[in-house]
Amino acid sequence: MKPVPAVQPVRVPPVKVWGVINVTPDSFSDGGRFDELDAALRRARRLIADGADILDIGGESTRPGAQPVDAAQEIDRVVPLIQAIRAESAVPISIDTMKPAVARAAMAAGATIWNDVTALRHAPDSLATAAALGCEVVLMHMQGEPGTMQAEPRYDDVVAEVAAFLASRAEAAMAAGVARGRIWLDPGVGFGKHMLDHNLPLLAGLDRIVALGFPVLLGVSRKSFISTVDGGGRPGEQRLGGSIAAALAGVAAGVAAVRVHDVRETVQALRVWTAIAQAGRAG
Ligand code: HH2
Repeated sequence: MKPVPAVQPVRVPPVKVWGVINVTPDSFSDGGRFDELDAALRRARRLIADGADILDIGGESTRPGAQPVDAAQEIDRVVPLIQAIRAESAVPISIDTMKPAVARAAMAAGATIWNDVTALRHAPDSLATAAALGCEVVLMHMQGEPGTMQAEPRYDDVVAEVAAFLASRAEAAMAAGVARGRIWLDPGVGFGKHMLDHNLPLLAGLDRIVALGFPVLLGVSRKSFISTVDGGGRPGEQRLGGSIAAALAGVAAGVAAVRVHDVRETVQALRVWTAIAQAGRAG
């Protein structure tokens, strides 16, 4: 019998892990703001230690019913954190915003990636701003607007429609001057998609999004469809198993990165997944 080859420890998972940091404080008193910054900085340090490749920082919630935030407030939330992280780490930072002014301020503070859930459609100058900044951009699919997107989403063929939208936004970005190599695509799980009728077929058809030829970022971590599949009623912190299962389904389809809240557990899952894949190739 052939000896079983030893599995080498996998140091760098081929799939990048984006760790989520939301800075969306309820309190705007000075004390509240300082506490928020301090807590967010501690979270950033932990995510880096846990193996995050990129930190994705957001100052405005996109959940239906969330309070809209103006650009100045959003800048006030995210820029001090980006500066504080930059002062002690070279980890790449992504800014999760739909506002060009926030993206500009974040890049000036040291971010290098603009993660835009509106795929650079929110403002008339979004495309030109991304091109001028020369940053990487994440173009995400969403049907409708954040506040109302879950009201009545409709698709004939969700995978084909998401793929066509992403291809057209990538074209628009390149026409505006964004370099092809700086574009990421994201199917936007949970954004204007029915819990099971749209999110599950979209995840099952991710290989068709990957086939567009751009790196794909997948955000499934703690999303509501996981609780629905699991019988309902599970709060975000109780969706880790489903989050990892969905992330690995994405990895099997060829996504380049996953956006997650639970970095340590996801990195471990990816290492085991990769080690098994490598052992299979070695055998
Ligand atoms: N999901 C959320 C926010 N930003 N960006 C990308 N590219 N892809 C996603 O799937 C995505 C995203 C929503 O998740 P969460 O951070 O949990 O919620 P909130 O919007 O309240 O910050």
